Amino acid sequence: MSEASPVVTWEIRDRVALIGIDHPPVNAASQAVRAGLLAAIERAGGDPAVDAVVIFGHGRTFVAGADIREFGKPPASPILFEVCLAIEDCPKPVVAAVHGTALGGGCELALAAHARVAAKDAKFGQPEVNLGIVPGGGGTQRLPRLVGMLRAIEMNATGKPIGAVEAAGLGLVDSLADGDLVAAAARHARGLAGLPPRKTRDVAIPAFDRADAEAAIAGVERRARGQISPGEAARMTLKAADLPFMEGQAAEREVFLRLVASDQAAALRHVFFAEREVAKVAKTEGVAARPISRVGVVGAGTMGAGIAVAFVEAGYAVTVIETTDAALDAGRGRIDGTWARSVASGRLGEADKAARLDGIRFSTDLGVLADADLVVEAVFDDAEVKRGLFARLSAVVGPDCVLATNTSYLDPNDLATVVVNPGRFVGLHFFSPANVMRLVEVVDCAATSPETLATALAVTKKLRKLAVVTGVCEGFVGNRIWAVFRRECEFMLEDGALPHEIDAAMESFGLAMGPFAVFDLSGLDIAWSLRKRKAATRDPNERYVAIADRLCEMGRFGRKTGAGWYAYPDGKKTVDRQVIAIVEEESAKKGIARRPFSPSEIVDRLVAVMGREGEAILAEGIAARASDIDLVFVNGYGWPPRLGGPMFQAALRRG
Ligand code: T1G
Repeated sequence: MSEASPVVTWEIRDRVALIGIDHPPVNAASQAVRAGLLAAIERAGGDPAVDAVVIFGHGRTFVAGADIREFGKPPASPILFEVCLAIEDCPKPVVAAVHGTALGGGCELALAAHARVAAKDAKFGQPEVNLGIVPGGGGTQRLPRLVGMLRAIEMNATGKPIGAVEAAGLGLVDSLADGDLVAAAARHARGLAGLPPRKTRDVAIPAFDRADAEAAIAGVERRARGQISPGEAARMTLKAADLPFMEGQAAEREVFLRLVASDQAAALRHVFFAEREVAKVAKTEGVAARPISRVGVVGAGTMGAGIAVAFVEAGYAVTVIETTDAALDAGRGRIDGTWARSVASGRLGEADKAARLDGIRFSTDLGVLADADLVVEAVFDDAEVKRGLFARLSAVVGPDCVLATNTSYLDPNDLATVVVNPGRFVGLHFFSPANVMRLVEVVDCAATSPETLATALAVTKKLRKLAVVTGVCEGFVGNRIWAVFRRECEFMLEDGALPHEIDAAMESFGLAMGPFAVFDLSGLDIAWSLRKRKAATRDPNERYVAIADRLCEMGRFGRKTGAGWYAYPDGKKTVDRQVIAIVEEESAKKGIARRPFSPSEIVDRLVAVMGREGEAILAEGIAARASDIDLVFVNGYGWPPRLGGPMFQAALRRG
């Protein structure tokens, strides 16, 4: 085998040119890969010793897409669509041998080949929309020619990959290989030698009902919730039926270039790489996690029940502890109810639900946790209660059992003072509902050992959740920033804005729900009890807004009491004149001349305070990266990935 380029290998075996892409870890189609591939294809086309060609990927996968790290930089020749055309125009049959994932540009390279041979567990997909763009290598124009229009619209607009077996059924894969994939592809290629190559671009799109296609596109745009790329990808796919291929490809390129330069695409790339960076934690480099299989969850309230469900669904043996039989029954009921809803929606079978519930050990005896490898507490968020529990747990569990607190606001370093061998103590701050929300703030306490931190990260990964490591401060990362966000919302109320105006501004910015609607959903009483707890030590010179206190004093705790920042007649969120009157009274009490706020000023002001608090968090070492902070808000506070997160947005505004 010779090196056609540093990242593309060349070998001729029985008159078949084997062109291998060798750019670990995922064979991303970087400029060097594209140049090497183009050179190898042109060489094969002119080499009299070559009758046919196979393109394959070295390592664990075919090509997982264009090199995302090149985006945002000037395009570098050859452009992927040019390489695809060269493959398609090769005078000798070119077969793509696909294993692992042929995604994005990888799928497009395979589409441009004259045939595709795949390993049975290979996947094909066009996930570009998840990066805020559309396929840029001809994927919107070739895919419908092989899988049909409706399926192509769905694949290009959702980014969801399909397996090789399904792809074979659709006509995207010509044959499935057992054993040596490259050898199978070479055999297939030999079988095509001497025949005129079947250019995908010349394949007619199978007949389809245009009304169905338009309806599919309307559905895509309805579900896109403000993200531009899905609708654009769907519409560009349909254009394959209206335009000659080269015109369609030119139109696709134009849409790709416009979207790749968009803020949404930059935000989505930011989140893509952020999710890979966040797992790189200096303190745990080279540190092995402890094996965990038996998990105790103490406290079966809303959080504890959700945590128990998450651990059971990840395959752990779970023991749930409560203080009384009644509380235990209530906790069992919450867990049962969670799975009952899954059964009702068809996501879970009755038998599986029963098996899961039967598999949980319920007890009021802390002693049964003697064999636990990890215990997570989710009891009432009171320091005395938690300290007492951890003292008792220290006497019950084994010396190496990891002890984790789910506290939101207490100081875990204070809780650790009662733990025997505090190196095994860590924070696992789940977000409600714990079995649904992806985010877990893994709190690296002063005493937490590297092994315990590594164990917490491994457990969080097995729970299929996103771990963000934080240091210790009040509210850690998310709630600390959320507190200043909430305070700034209330400052703006006193200065002239109204709750529904702030909500409308943040919802048109892209949040699924405005802050005051969220406060009503989560309950005003929780923050109120925190404020009352801190009242004695509050700085009298610090601006304090009493509007929320007045609502709480009226018993307006939000949805659960039928009124909060909004009224909820028959459950429908309604602007309440009584609240507006209170807001205006509070402004008057402070002699504030109320003024109007534009939506952009509301958004800019809130993004700015979040960014400033995030910078303070970074300066204090509470979070390792600005992108970690963004992931907290994307995965725990309803920020859509297409916004990138508060730090990304603050940086965008700084320019
Ligand atoms: N470009 C650059 N780096 C990439 C990459 C890519 N496309 N995909 C992965 N990486 C890096 C990643 O950052 C990480 O780096 C390492 O590879 C392992 O990734 C023209 C324009 C393929 C399913 O969207 O979905 O083609 O942290 O941890 O869990 O139309 O990576 O080790 O330094 O995710 O095994 C379309 C994106 C691009 C696929 C493997 N393709 N990648 O998952 O490993 S746009 C995608 C993935 C495009 C064309 C358009 C996953 C994976 P590091 P990983 P994994």
